[in-house]
Amino acid sequence: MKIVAARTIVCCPGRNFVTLQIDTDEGLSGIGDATLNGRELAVASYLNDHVIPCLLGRDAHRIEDTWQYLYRGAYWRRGPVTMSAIAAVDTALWDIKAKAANLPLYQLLGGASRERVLLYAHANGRDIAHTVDEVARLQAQGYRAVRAQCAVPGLDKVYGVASGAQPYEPADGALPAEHDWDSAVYLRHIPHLFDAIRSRVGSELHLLHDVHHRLTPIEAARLGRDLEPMRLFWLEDPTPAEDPRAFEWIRRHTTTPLAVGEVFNTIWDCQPLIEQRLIDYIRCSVVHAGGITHLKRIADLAALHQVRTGCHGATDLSPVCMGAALHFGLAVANFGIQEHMPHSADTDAVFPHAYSFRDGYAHPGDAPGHGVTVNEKLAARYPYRRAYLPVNRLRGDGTLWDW
Ligand code: CS2
Ligand code: MG
Repeated sequence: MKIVAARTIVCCPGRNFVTLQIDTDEGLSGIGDATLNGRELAVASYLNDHVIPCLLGRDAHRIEDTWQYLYRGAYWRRGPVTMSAIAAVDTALWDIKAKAANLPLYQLLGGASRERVLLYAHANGRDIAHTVDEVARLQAQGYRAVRAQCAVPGLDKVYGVASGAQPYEPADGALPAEHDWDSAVYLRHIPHLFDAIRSRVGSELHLLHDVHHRLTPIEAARLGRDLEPMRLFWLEDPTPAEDPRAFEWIRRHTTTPLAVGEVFNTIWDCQPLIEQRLIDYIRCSVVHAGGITHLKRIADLAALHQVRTGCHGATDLSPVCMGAALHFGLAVANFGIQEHMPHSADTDAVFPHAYSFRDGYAHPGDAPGHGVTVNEKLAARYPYRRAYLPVNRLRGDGTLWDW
C-alpha cells in the first residue's frame, strides 16, 4: 500500500490545531495530530516543506521503518517541532494500518488490558471555596480523579485558572501575556486548598495538582511534604525538568507521588527520571513524543521501573491525539490515568470521533483505526489565529521566572 498524497490541515475552531492527512493508493487515509501550542506553523512547515516530500511513494505499512527514516534522516534529532511532525506521520500510519485490518487501533497494540480508561478532570476556581465547589461538582458527575488549581490571593492571574465562566485556555494572547508570580504566597496557599477539598469530598476521590514548573527543587520538596496528609494522586511538574537531578532533592523530602513529562519529546528526556525512580507517572503524549511508536517505547521503559503513564490531554492536544491516546491507554499494561479537558463544541464538530466519556472513564470506541476524522469543509471556516502561552515575572522586581 503506497502513500500517494499527504497534506496538513490548519484550523482554529476556538484554538489552533494542525492535522496531517495521509492518503494511500488503496483508498485508505489516516490522520495524525501535529499541534504544538503557540508554535503551530513551525510544525506545519516542517511537515509540508521537509517531511511530506519524503513520504510520497513509501509503503504505508512500514510504520517503524518510516519512524526511523524520519528520525535518523533529519540528522537534527529530537525537539518538539521534529517530534510532533514525526508523531503526526506515525499516528496517521497506525490509523491506516488499523483500518486496513478493519480493527480498532487498540487491537493492534495488543488488545484491551482494561475495560475503560480512567480520566482526571480539571477543577479551577477564583478562591478556595469556589474551587472546592468545582471539585465536588465534578465528583458528583462521576469523576474518580480531579485536578484542582486555584487563584492565589495577591497574584493577578494564575496559570491554569480561568478568569470567567469559560474553561481555561492556556494560550490566550496574540503576544505572550505576562503573569506575576510569588512562590512564598503560593506555597502558603495551596495546602489550605487541599485541606479544604479533602474535608469536603472525603478520602476516596483522587486529587491532583499541577505546579507548572514554577518552584525550585527545595520549594517543591516543601510543598510535597505539606501536602502529604492530603494524599495526592500526584503533584505535577513541581520544578523544571531539564536537570533530572533536581528531582533527587524533592524525592529526598517527600512521599507525594510526582508526575512529569508533558514537555518531553523523546525517551532520552524521560530516561534518567524513570531509571532513577524519581517520578511515579510519565506524562508524555502521542503528539509531542513521536507518536504511538515512540510512546510505547517510553511506556515499556517506564514499566521496568514501576512508573505508570499519565498522558497529557489539555485542549491544545486535538481530538485526534485524544483518540490515539485512548487506544494506547486501553492497551498499555502500565497505564495510570489520562488527563481530560473537554474540547469546545466547535472543535468536536470539526473532529467527529468514536471515543466517549462516561462516569469518569473513557473508551476509544470500536471503529476501525483510531476512530477520529476531520471535517475539512468545516475546518476551513476557522482560519489560524496566532496565540501564545504566557510568561511569568516575579512580583516585586519583574524578573522573568520559570514558565
Ligand atoms: C497543563 C497544560 O494540562 C496540563 O497539565 O500543564 O495546560 C499545558 O500547560 C498546556 O497544554 C501547554 O500547551
Ligand atoms: Mg501540566
